[in-house]
Formats: sequence, structure tokens, C-alpha cells
Amino acid sequence: MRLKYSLSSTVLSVLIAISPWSGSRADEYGNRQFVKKEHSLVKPYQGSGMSIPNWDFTGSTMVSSNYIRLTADVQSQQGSIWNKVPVHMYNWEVQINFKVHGHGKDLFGDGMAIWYTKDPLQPGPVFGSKDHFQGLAVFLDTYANQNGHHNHAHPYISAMVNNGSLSYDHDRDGTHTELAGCEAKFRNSEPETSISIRYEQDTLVVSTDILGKKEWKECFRVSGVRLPTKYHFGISAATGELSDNHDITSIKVFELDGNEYAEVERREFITPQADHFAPHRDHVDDPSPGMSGTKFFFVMLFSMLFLVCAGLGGFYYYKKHQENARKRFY
Ligand SMILES: *[C@@H]1O[C@H](CO)[C@@H](O)[C@H](O)[C@H]1NC(C)=O
Ligand SMILES: [Ca+2]
Repeated sequence: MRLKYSLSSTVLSVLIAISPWSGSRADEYGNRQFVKKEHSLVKPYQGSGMSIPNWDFTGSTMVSSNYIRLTADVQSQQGSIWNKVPVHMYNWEVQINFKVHGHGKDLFGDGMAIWYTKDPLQPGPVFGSKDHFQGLAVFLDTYANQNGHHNHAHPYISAMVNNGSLSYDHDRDGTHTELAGCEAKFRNSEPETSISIRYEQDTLVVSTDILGKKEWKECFRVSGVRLPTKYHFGISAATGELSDNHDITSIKVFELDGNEYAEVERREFITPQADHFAPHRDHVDDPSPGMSGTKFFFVMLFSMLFLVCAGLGGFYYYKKHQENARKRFY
């Protein structure tokens, strides 16, 4: 009886595991989760030419058979991919396989952002997407704009929740608006790198697998995060003066337990909000940066012009004065 039961349950789970159309299957990490095909993007990326069902692309994004390249290792590129289907669940997990790589040894950038937002498809300054966004962003920031001012190194992963009022401050690597963050050496990692963003019962957990061990390592965990339903998943990346290839291999979205209909409906109308920000640090102004060459040139030019004018004026005044003095004499 017992044997029979375990046999049939084994047969059942094998059937579930091998059936490509069953929603519930183990993810690569051995967790049984319910995959949402309409939000996921896996090889082969079927579609005619550049179009893939349920997904939009912007900017420099290129689709090849093995990866989706948001930016190439070329300066000043911006690219993004956006899921067209709004999310009707409030407990979910997204797992992304990605690769950030390039020729730069010490200088590379800028990084990428994973979005759950109301504002898809709007190119902008935050790793290729809109600032003052509404929703959640997880930044994978490779370049330390404010080097030496952080108590962390880069590459750095951090999360930000925004109701549209906050601006992501690139110059400070977003450290004044982050909920939490961790270092992760995902760049030029030889094994495939993965990130998991798990949002369950108002708790956000970000984990990474950058050693290809098929084992999640928790990056950070933040409770008291409230996100509405009906937002969109997306990923964007940007290069500036510095560059890197930002490639996505797969996006898998899983439905987690607890998505009761009433709660999902109620969730639609809340605004994104986070109870806990990273401990506040004083907003220390940067020491004024050294003058650039051009600025120095103009400052010198204007100082010299000023001196010449002042000199001429002085000389003219002196002459006039002398003339007047002479006139008075005669
Ligand atoms: C938006 O967020 C800011 C900063 O967290 C907060 O001060 C403001 O009250 C929020 N606005 C709304 C409409 O929730
Ligand atoms: Ca940065």
C-alpha cells in the first residue's frame, strides 16, 4: 500500500516534471513553483524577426538565438525589454539569468535595472529607463560613480521603491534612496549568473547565484514593501562613457501561494510604499571636483581679458588724470 502510493506519486511527479505544459514544476533550484508563461521569456525566443509574443523592446536591444543583448560593449547605448502583460498577483518571484561582460579591465559600466513598474517603455536616465518611476527597481550597478564615498564596493545590487516623487541619484549611486543593498561580483563571471527577486506577503527578498552553484545566496531582505498589482516587469541597461555587454538569457516568473482574488483586486489601487529605508546617512556634499580642462581654459581666458580691460581702463584714467593735471598747471 505504502509502496504503491509512493510509486504512483513518483510517477505523478515525473509526469508533472516532464510535461512542458504543466504550470507547476521545479525551478532550477529544486523549488516547486508555478511558472507564469505570459510573464516569462525563455529559449528559444520564438517570434518573427525582432518580435517576441508578450514582449516589447526599445533602443539598442538585439535578440540572438542565445541571449537578448540590451546594450553592446559600446558607449552611449540604452536598451530595454518589457513584458506587455500586467501582473495579476501580489506574491511572485522572478528569476533572471544574465551576463554582464566586456573588455574593460578597470573601467566599465553603467549597469542594469530590473523593474516592476507602472511606467514601462519610457526611456530615461535610470539605467536606460524613466526617473520618478512608480514601483520597484532593483539596480545592478557596475560602476561606482561616487568612488570612495560608500561603505560598499561595486558591482552593487540595491532596491528602490518609488511613488513617483523620488529621483534616482546616479552621482551617488542611489545610496540615499535605497531600501537595502549588497555587493555581488557578477561582472565577467564565467559561470552563468542569476538573480531572484521574491516578493511575498509584503517582503522583498533579493538573492543571487553568481558562482553557478544552483544555490541562492541572500543579498538582502526588506519587509513592509507595498506594491500594487497590474504593473509590468521589465529590464533595462545603459552604457555611457563606459560600456559593457548587458545580456539576458532567461526571465522566469513564478506565482507564489496566497494570491486570493479579493486581495489581488484590492491591491490594484495602493501606491508603492516602503516602511524601511536603509539607515539614513548624512547627505555629505562631494568635495568640489577638480576643474576640467575646458573650464580651466575659459576661467584663464576671462581672467586675462579682465586684467587687460582693467589695465587699459587704468591706463586711460591715468592719462586723463595727467592731462587734467597738466591743464590745471597751465
Ligand atoms: C511619496 O513618497 C514620498 C517619499 O517617500 C512621501 O513623502 C510622500 O508622502 C508619498 N506620496 C504619496 C502620494 O504617497
Ligand atoms: Ca553607478
